[in-house]
Amino acid sequence: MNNLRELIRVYFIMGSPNCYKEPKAVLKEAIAGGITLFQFREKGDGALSGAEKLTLAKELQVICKENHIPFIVNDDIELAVAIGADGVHIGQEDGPVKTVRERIGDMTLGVSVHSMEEAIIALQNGADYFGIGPIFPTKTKEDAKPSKGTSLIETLRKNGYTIPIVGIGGITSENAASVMEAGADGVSVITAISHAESPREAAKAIRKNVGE
Ligand code: TZP
Ligand code: MG
Repeated sequence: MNNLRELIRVYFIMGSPNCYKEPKAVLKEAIAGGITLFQFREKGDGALSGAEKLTLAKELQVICKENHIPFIVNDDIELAVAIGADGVHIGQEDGPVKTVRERIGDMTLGVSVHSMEEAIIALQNGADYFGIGPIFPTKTKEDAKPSKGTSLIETLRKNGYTIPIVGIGGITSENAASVMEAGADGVSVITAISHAESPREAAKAIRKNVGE
């Protein structure tokens, strides 16, 4: 993906369990508010699977395509390849980065990293960007590690790593600027947008606070 650093600036993540309203409506509103990239993450209580998951993925992908918003799939490499997504995002438990890179060719690959060691391995094996968090406490991910602030982002930048980075976990329009100041290129949010009364206004406020 060209200009990945700019595209991850307002990185919205969502699946049906994260929505009070209809997922398609939430995504359309978020796009209208100025998100720059979308990740489909169908996980947690009541998550869809099989054909239903595939259908929702395709519907959300169409909305992204119409609006020139990159569409990334969380974890499900098979799904990402089947529908021709723009990229895949994986965690440390989703198998070796090298294997995933081999399967997806030149699609964008994001990897969640929690330490310098994980970061170096991910980089050496073909990660295009890092997701780092939880920065702040979050209730959205049940198995989330304790929040650690922005220290790893700062350490990577101090050591000269220039790979694009998004912060994640408990990020809102109020604290988003602090994540950028630490050296991130963007912020990933779920509930700050998906649970907002107006996802459009929430996305707009985040976009404003990370610098347009
Ligand atoms: N990974 C680390 S924290 C998190 C994920 C998927 C959840 C972020 O959700 P929220 O609602 O933006 O805190
Ligand atoms: Mg994962």
